[in-house]
Amino acid sequence: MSNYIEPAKSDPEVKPRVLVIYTGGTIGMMLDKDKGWVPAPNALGRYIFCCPTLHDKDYAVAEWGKKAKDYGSGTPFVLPPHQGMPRIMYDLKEYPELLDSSNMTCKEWIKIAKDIEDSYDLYDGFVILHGTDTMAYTASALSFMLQHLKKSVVVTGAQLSIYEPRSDAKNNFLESLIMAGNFVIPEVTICFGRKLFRGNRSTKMDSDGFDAFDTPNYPLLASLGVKIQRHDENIFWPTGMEKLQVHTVLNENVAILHFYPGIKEEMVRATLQPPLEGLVLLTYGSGNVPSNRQELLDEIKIAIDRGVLVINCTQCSRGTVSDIYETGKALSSIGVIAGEDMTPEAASTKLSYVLGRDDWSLEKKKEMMLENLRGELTPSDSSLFLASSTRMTIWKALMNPTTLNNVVLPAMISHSVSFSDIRRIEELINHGGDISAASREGRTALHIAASEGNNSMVKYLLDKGVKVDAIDSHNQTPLSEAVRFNKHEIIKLLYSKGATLNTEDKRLGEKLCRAAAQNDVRKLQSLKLAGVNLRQADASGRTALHMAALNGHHDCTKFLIDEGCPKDQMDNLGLTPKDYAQRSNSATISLF
Ligand code: ASN
Repeated sequence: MSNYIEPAKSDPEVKPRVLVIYTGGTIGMMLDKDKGWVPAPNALGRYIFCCPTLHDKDYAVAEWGKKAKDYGSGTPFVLPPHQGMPRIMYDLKEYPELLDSSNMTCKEWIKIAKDIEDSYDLYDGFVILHGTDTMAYTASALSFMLQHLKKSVVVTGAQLSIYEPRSDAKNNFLESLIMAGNFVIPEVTICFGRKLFRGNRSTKMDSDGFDAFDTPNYPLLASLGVKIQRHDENIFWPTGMEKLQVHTVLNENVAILHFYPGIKEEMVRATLQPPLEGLVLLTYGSGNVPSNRQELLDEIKIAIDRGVLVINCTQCSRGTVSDIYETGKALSSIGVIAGEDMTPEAASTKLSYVLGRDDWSLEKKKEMMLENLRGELTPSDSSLFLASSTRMTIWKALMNPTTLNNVVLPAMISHSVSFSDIRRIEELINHGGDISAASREGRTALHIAASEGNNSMVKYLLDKGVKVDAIDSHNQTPLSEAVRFNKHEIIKLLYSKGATLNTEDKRLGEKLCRAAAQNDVRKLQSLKLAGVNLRQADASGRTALHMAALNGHHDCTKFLIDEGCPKDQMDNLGLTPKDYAQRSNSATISLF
């Protein structure tokens, strides 16, 4: 099911800003009579400036004055109005060395990722202009490198240069700007031929058609017809509030080995030699290799034992691997990891990313290869996977300010308090989380920390200036929680900051009497530390000392007498604690 989605920002006064990073590719190439098609530096910006469908010069002059009449004045490009959506303003960052994408390596992926990180807060979305040949690799790599992405990163290019009359460039570029500026799609995508694809599911299918890309194992994220339809249910919505984290360490010791009938043992052995650390095996059909070629399996096993991660992906462009055949089981039984329905582009770049995570053990790296990190694979046990529609619901809730402030942030803060995760709490506060916010039951972070006896967290919250006297729906304050669980250090801390129990005196008298009747000296100490007067009587005029004496509790009676509780305070019947001790005929009389 797909539905038309309103532009991300419906206020036409708010102009989304997009950063266009131009890395090279046919999109900006010119024909050199000796070399063939090569990237042409310092030409694209000038071309855009003079192209009315890509830059509205009149609007720019009205907005920024005369200087916007000339190219290179530093004013941004601005798209003409389109279908009632807010106009997009964009800047072009051309790389000093424009590349045919066949010349690109991990180095360029890292540069792009760093540039996105550096300007992440300044722009609403990003467009990467790129050659088509290795576009699917770059989009896949970026998807892993940009963790917790919350903005659209759209990679595009063209099959014919923008300077050619029949080119697809203008359209791909224009639509990518619209997708990046007017829509929130928090993924690395490829926009090509009026379709928006998930980057790490895409592959170049056609070397000369304008419909060059597809995601054979995954539906479209958006269709760009007369109306733009964003397919929400297909988007990999984030479920957390974490800030963008950019991973720029990639392991280059990765290779792809395409099996073919009769492949020589020597070829396989040569590929598997150090420095190889990760290998994508492209196997037949649903992940099969010849099970009657033990020598090949032995070579692979030797590499796995050396610590090489070997991933099984199918040579078919559609479908997944499984071990239903003897020929497939041969691989899983020696420790080859199922690549599920990943493309070779996704599997190889994921390997680079996972192997680059020095904070992960080898075991964790293996686990992560099976995990769906950025929507790149369909786990074989999909029931463990949070459905995209669930992610979408959560994402929408996160984006609703009322739910965010009243439900999500307080819940996340409480959760982080329980796990003493101060870094996360700081992050939530930076995102507008109110550290004194209460749950629907009125419980605050301080209630939780106090009841759990988490001294350092209580200290931290108090230092942050948290509200000390919040009352929950059971009439409990953080101090009464600390008393309930006899957390003496916390009681002292809270009391010193002016926290109260919010309990009327007679009720306090009842609490004291109950504690004394149960010989609960620790509770009496808690109440005392919380500022309660141990002489406080209940509604019948009896004090804790009356109850301790009546029940013959030696320790409790002694504690109360040592605390200076009067032995002769009369209850409503005119009886003193000493009278109670005498009448109960207990040994406590010796204390009076
Ligand atoms: N060779 C070009 C590149 O990948 C192909 C293209 O962009 N259409 O840079």
